[in-house]
Amino acid sequence: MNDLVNLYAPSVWFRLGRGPRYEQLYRHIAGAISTGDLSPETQLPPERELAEMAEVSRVTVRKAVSQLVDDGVLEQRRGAGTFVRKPRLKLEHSLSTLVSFTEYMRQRGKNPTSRIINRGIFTPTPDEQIALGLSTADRVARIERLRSADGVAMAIEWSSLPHDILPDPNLVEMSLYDVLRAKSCAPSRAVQRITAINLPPLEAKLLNLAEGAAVLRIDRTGYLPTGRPIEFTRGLYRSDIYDFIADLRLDPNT
Ligand code: 16G
Repeated sequence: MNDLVNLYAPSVWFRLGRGPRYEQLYRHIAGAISTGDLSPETQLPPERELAEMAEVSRVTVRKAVSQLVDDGVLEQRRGAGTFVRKPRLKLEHSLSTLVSFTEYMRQRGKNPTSRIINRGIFTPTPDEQIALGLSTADRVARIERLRSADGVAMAIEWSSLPHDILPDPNLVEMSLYDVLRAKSCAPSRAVQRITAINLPPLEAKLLNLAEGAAVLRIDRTGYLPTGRPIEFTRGLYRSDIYDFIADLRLDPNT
């Protein structure tokens, strides 16, 4: 109990002139979590007790705690209280192998799921025309999906394929590449362009992240062995979970 009082005592976390109380308390708790003083699964004292120990109002405690919940470092469990979340392990995604989301997650012992947000047959946009070598006279199958692993939203993907390659986007249940493989037209090579962007509001909601949070945007164009481009996927991937690893080798000719 003494430890708890010490951790939250105002003399430990409050300095005049260093900003509002809730902000200082927020920074203090965030710091204690990052140094391990508050370890994963530790339960925070109830709001009223915490307010007493920290000598602040319950509103101040609530503001600091709700910000830490939004940051994903604290978790409120209904009827049980507020706990320090287990840190998420980063997933390392190799840039040199061509795997699907479903395979990648399964390889890591995770259970992938896919929620369709939109799909249909459309006239290709200028970006799709360039990536897939199509004209406005052609049609594309488009699928927008929210991809999760173990119930956690990981990515949003917008995939476009020429209509003759995917005549019916409704066939895609879980894995797009499984559907393509069944028709022997899965990509055998892909080119990816990676950019860092800040999440727009709608996508932030889908990924359960704060608006403006940094994510990785990856545009993948996938090719058949003949060289024909058959997949153009734009994906937004959580940068706090994904690490893209590139395996670089010395060019033997230099
Ligand atoms: C990966 C690919 C994406 C592809 C999807 C197919 C990256 C950056 N992107 O997420 O282009 O459409 O896998 O996954 O790796 P699926 O077969 O599970 O639908």
